[in-house]
Amino acid sequence: MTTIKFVQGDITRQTADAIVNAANSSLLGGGGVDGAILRRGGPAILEACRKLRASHYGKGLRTGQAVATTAGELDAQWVIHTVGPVHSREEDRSDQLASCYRESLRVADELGARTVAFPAVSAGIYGWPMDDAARIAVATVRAAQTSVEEVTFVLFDEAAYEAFGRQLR
Ligand code: AR6
Repeated sequence: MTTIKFVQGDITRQTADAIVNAANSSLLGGGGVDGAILRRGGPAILEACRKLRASHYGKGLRTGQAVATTAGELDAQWVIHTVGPVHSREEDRSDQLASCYRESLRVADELGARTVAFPAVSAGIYGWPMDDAARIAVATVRAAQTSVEEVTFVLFDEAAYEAFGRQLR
């Protein structure tokens, strides 16, 4: 059984075995939580991402996939980078968003991570409506077959915290 928690705060201040990053397929950084993780984690994370890019992901990491690096100076062992889908009104990309959570937990299992912190993947720059992002995140983690003991959703603002609260209370 995986315990699911949710807190309001900055994920770069969270303690966990693995911290999930809402990255983009370049793996070379960006704004939002990605920028914050790369800044606070220091240069080792971006360096590891560059190496992964060169060795395995020349065309980039695909949407819905996940890959781990060092967590640098963050209070974690690993950062798991996942690429959320850009929200679309024309096309239902929910499966890709669910895949981000499933694949991140699969990578966490491979690493032996027992505690994992997630942001609200795709719910910022990628435009996913927060209530729907929260619904998919919570349903997917609840249904996941994983050895991870504790998942914490770290929500940046009150609206996100409330949206996850509606799914979890
Ligand atoms: N801690 C926790 N959550 C945060 C933090 C933080 N420090 N900073 C932002 N959030 P976003 P996306 C929240 O835009 O939508 C980047 O440029 C934010 O309020 O970070 O998946 C990447 O490189 C929102 O609720 O990720 C990609 O190009 C949630 O995290 C693109 O943005 C996700 O917002 C990915 O967009």
